[in-house]
Amino acid sequence: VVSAETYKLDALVVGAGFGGIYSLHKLRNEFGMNAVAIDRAGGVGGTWYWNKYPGALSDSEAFVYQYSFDRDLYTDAPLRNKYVRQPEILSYINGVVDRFELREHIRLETGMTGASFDERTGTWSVSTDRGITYEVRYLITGLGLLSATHMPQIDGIESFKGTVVHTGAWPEDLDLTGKRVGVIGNGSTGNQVITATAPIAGHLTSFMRTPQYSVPAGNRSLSADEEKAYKEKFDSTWEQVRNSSVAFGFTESAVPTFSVSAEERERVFEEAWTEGGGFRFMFETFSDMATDADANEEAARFIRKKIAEIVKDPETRKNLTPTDLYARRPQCDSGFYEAFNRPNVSLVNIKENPISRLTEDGIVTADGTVHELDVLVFATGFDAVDGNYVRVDIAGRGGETLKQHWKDAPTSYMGIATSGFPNMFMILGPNSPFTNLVPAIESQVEWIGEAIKIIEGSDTQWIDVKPEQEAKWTETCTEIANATLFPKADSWIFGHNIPGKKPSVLFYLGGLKNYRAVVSEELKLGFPNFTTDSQLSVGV
Ligand code: NA7
Repeated sequence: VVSAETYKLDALVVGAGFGGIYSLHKLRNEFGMNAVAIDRAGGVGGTWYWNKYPGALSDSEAFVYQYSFDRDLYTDAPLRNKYVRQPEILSYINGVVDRFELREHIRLETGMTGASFDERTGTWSVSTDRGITYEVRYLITGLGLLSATHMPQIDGIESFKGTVVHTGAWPEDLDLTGKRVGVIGNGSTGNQVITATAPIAGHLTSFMRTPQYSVPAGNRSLSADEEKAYKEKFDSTWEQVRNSSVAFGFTESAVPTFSVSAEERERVFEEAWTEGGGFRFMFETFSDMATDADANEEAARFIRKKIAEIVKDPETRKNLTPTDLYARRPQCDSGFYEAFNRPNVSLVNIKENPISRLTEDGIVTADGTVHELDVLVFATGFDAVDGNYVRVDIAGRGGETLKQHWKDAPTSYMGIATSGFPNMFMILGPNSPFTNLVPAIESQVEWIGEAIKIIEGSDTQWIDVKPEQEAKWTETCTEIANATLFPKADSWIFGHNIPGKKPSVLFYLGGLKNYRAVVSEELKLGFPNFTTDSQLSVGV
C-alpha cells in the first residue's frame, strides 16, 4: 500500500468473466504474482452475471463451454444437458473462483474509470470509481466484447409508467408472469427472451425490424453414460477443438453444397435441423454456406420452408421470414417460430410500421396503434468489442488515448495487443477469433501468461506491438472477412448495429487452429513483432 488509496501490484485484471478469472488464476496460482481482479458487477461471471434474462443459455454445447486448462475441473463439473443455461454457467464460474481460492482477490462493484501508462517507470496507473488507484506493470483487460449495452433512443421513454429493461442488465427479481411484455429486438438474445417469455406472459408483443434465420437448438438432457463418455474424451475433445475452425466441438464440413444431389442436400439439412445447433447448421452441413451466395441461398431456402411449415398466420409468417443472406451470427432456438402461433403473442413489423414514441401506457407505432405494456424489454444488443474500451480513458505512450488510437477503427494484433499501449493485454480485443469463445479466451490468456513469464525473466520491462504489425493484422482480418459473406449482412460482427459507429472488421475469421499457430509463432520467435523498452532479445 503506497497510500490509503493507491495499491502497487504486479498485475491488475479488469473483468471477472471467463477471461479475467483464468488470468487471475494463472498469475496468482501458477506464477505466484501479486495480482487482483476488479469488476464493476456485484458478482463474478461477466456476461453471465449481467444476462439473467429468461431463456438465457449458451448455444455452444456444454461439453465445450467450459475451461479446458484443468482436467479435474472438467471432470468434476456436472454435464447434465446438451447446453448450459445462465444460472448453471454462473454457478460453474463461481465454483471455479472458490476452487482456486480467487474470491478474496476480486474487488467487486469496482469499475475502471481510466488508465495511463508511464513510459519512464513502465507502470500502468489505473483509476477506479472506488477512488482506489492501482499501479501495476501488467494491465489485463477482459472487459467483455458483448457487455456495453446498446439502448436506442425512443421519444417519450421517460413518460412510460411501466418497467424498461435491457437484457444485458437484467434485474434478478423481474417476473414477467402475466404481464404485458414488449420485446424490441430479435437477435440471439431476443430470440431466447421471446421463446421463454411467451408461455408465461399475459401478452407478448415482438417489435421486429429484421427477421432472422433460426434453427432448433436441440437441447436435451444427457444420460449418465453420455456424461461419462464426454469426460473420458477430455483429451481428444480439446485436441479437436483447438485444431478446428469455429471451436464448437464438431468437425467442419469439407463438402461443397452443390457437389451433392438436391435430395442429399435436403437430407443433410434435415438431419442438422433434427440434431440442432446454429453453428452446426452453418458449418457442419456444407463447407461453403458462409462463402458462396448460392450455397447460402440453399440453406436459407430450407429454413424459410421450415418457417412456412411452422407459422400458421400468413401475415405473421411473412413478417417472420427473412429474405436476405444467412450471414449473421447463426441463431438457434427452443421453439421461437412456434411461439408466434400462441394466441397471446403478436408481432409488429417495425420496418413497415416504425415505433413513433413511448407514452405512459406503451409503444405507439406509426399507424397510430397504442401497444399497451407493463414491461418493455430492450433486446437491442451491444456496442460490441471496443464499446467498453472507448467508454473509459485509457492513455498509452505519449498520452495517446485508445479512443484516439482507434478513431478510424478498433484494431489490434492478435486481439491482444495494440500499439502504444505496452503491457496492456486484451482478452477478446478487436480482431480476436470469431469462435466458441471459451477456447479462444484460453488461447489468449495462455499467450498473455507466457508473454508475462518471458518479460519477468528478462531485463525488459515492457513490450509494445509494432504499428506496422497491427496494420498487417487488420489487413489479414479484412482479407479473410472479405472472402466470406458476413460483411454483406448488417450486424454487430462488423459494428453495423450502432448508429454512428463506423463499420469495420472486428474479428479474425481465420479459425482457432490458424489463430493458435500465429500466436504460438510470436512467442517461439521471441516477440519479433513487438518492440521493448530495452530492445532485449527475449524468449528465444
Ligand atoms: P443483436 O444480435 O445485435 O440484435 C439486436 C436486435 O435488436 C436486432 O434484432 C436489431 O434489429 C434490434 N435493434 C437494434 N436497434 C434497434 C432499434 N433502434 N430499433 C429496433 N430494433 C433494433 O444483439 P443480441 O443481444 O441479440 O446478440 C448479441 C450477441 O450476444 C449474440 O450474437 C450472442 O453472441 C451474444 P436489426 O437486426 O438491427 O434490424
